Amino acid sequence: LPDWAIPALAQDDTLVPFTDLPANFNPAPSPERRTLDIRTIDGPFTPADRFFTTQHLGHPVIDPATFALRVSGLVERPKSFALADLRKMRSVELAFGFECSGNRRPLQGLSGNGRWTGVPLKAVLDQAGVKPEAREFVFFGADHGEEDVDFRGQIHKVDQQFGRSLTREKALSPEPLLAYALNGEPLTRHQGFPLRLLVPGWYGVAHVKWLSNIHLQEDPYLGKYQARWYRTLKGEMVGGEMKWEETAITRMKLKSFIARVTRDGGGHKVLGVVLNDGTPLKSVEVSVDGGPWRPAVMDPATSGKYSWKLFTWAWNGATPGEHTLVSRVTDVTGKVQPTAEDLQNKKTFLEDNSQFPRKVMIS
Ligand SMILES: Nc1nc2c(c(=O)[nH]1)N[C@H]1C(S)=C(S)[C@@H](COP(=O)(O)O)O[C@H]1N2
Ligand SMILES: [Mo]
Repeated sequence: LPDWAIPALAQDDTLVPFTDLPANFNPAPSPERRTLDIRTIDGPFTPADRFFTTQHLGHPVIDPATFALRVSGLVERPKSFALADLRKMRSVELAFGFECSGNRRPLQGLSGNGRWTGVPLKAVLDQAGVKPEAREFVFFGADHGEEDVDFRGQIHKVDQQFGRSLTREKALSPEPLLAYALNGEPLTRHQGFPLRLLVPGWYGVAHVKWLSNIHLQEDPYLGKYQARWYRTLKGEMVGGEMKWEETAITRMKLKSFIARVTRDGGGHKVLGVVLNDGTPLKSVEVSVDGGPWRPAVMDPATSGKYSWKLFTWAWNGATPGEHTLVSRVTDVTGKVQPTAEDLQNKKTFLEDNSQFPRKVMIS
C-alpha cells in the first residue's frame, strides 16, 4: 500500500492549526456526548473508545444474560431472541461509516467509521414470518423517558421509548443489519450494547441502539424522533414559485470535509473525509484560496460501498500566512456537494452537507 493509505500522524508530522476553530472548542464536552476529534483520525476505522456518541435519553445498562429482542405485531410467530440465538445465526461484516444528521461546523466530529458484525435484519424477520399486511416496521430502544406530546397547544406528558421506523420494503431488503460487534469486539454501551440496528447509507438516527423490540404494524409510526424531531424544512423553486417541503431524515447527503492539514518535512498534506449513501464517487477535489479545483487521492483502505472514504491531497508550495482550503465531492450521477449558499433555503440545521471552507495558518 502507498504510504498515504494509513493516514496516521507520523512522528515528524506536525498539525497545522485551524484558525477558524474557536479557541475554547472542546471536542468531548461530556462522556454522554462524545465527538470524534477528526484531526486525530489514524486509520480507516474509528476505535470504539473514540467513536462519537449521541442520544436523547441517556445510555441504558442492559444485562446480556437476560437480554431479549422481541419481534411482535403482524408476524406469524411472535418471537424472542436471546443474544446467544443471534450469535448462532450466520453473521455478516459491514464496513459502514455514518454521521449524525446534526453533524456540522465547526468540527464535523459527529461522524465515524466502523467494522460491524451482526445478523441481517431480514434473517430475524423471516424466522418470525412477516404477515402480508405488515407495512411499518418499528424499532424500539430500551431507553425511554418522559416526553411532551403537543396536541394543538395542549401538552401531554407521557413515558416513551426511543423509536424509529422503516418501510416494509427497506426492512426486508438485504442490507439492514442487527449488529452486536464493533471492530471485532462486543458493542460498547455508548454504541448500543448489546444490539443495534444499522441501516447502511442512512444518517445516525436510523441506527437504533439498545434495540429491544421490533414491532410490525399496518399504520405509520408517528413517534417524536420519527415524525417530529428529525425533519428538514427547505424551500425549492418549482416553476418560478417557492415550494416548501418537510422531509424525513433518511439517506446521507453527499458530503466531504477537511479533517486536518499537516506539515511533513518541507511539504503540506491535507486529509479529508467523504460520507454519502453508498452511491459511487466520481471525484473529490480541493481548492486553495478560491483557486482551481485539484483532484485528491482516495485511500484504497476505505473503498467499501458504505465505508466513509478518506482522501489526501498534497499541498505543494504553501506560502506563509492564512489560507482557506475547501473540498468538494461529486458522485457518478453528477451530483456535486452543494455550497452553503446553495442550501440557504434549508431552514433547519439537520443535513448540512455544504462545502466547508477551513482556515489554516502556515508559519
Ligand atoms: N436507542 C437509541 N438509539 C439511537 C439514539 C437514541 O437516542 N436512542 N440516537 C440516534 C442518533 S440521533 C444518532 S446520531 C446515533 C448515534 O450513534 P452512536 O452514538 O453510536 O455514534 O444513534 C441513534 N440511535
Ligand atoms: Mo443524530
